[in-house]
Amino acid sequence: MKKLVTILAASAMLVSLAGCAGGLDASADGPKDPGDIVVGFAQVGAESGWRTANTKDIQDSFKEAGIELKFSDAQQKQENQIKAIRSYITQGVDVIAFSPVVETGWDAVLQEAKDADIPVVLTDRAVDSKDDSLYVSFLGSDFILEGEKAGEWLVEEYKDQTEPVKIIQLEGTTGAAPAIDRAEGFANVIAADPKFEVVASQTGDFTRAGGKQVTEALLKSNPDVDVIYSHNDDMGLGAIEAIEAAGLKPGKDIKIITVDAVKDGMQALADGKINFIVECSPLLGKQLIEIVEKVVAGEEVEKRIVADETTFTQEQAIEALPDRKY
Ligand code: GYE
Repeated sequence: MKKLVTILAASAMLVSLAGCAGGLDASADGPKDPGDIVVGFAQVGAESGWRTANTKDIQDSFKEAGIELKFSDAQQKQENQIKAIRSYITQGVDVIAFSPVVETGWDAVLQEAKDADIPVVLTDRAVDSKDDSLYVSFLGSDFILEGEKAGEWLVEEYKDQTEPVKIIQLEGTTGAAPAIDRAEGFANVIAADPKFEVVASQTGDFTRAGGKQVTEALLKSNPDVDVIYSHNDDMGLGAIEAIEAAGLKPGKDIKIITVDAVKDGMQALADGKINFIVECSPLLGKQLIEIVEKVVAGEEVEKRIVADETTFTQEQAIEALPDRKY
């Protein structure tokens, strides 16, 4: 009996040694099995319906692919994301993926990952690093294009009006790529006609509470506003609450444009409280896994992968809602 235990222990050791060797030099044993890959993902937080759907999609996709996912939620703080990335480096994960809360300030930690030979995939949001060898790929939407689509709807909607169109902009997290780019794309398009006037622009940090609070305050100083352009659905939903509390009709007295097209946003659009939504897909899990598998196998990956997206009017939202997954 004792002998059997010794033999079993010895062979278990051999197996684990073999596992170790495989981890150190994958090429000697051919490609890694999905079960041997470990990915560290540093998420922004849980600030919006979009983010919740994005987290769920990533977690579900990794589970389905049988790839181990270490997941952390930075509660919208860059320092927490940096800590999480450092801990993934220390743990020696195969790939690090993260959605940078703001664009600036990543060079040092990205360099640490590069020095440790751990490839980094930017998911959803960009960094402003000059050295693009600090990450292998950036998978996410074209936020400038999203802002332009919002602006184009507005230009068409008011094409027969000559009087000024007063706009309040609810900005996303200050310094975040989608906040910077959605403002830029929108501004580019509406600049063509001076009747469009952004009378106030403030951050609501991509949250419903933020959108409500900012709208409440801005409605007092701008009671004659025509349009609210919100960088995401959640802040737009907060704005709806503030508009109703002020005794006005969202979608009628004040028109609302948002970005994302999550279920709650689409419901408000179908109910006539939002007028137009530019889609931004949170379903990035499958594409992220494809990138991870290629990177681990030593294959080339595209530096920039852009999600395909559409827009929704109220009629289109009514049609799309029953099949909307998130
Ligand atoms: O639009 C917003 C979220 O980075 C694309 O972040 C994402 C944005 C999304 O909080 O709802």
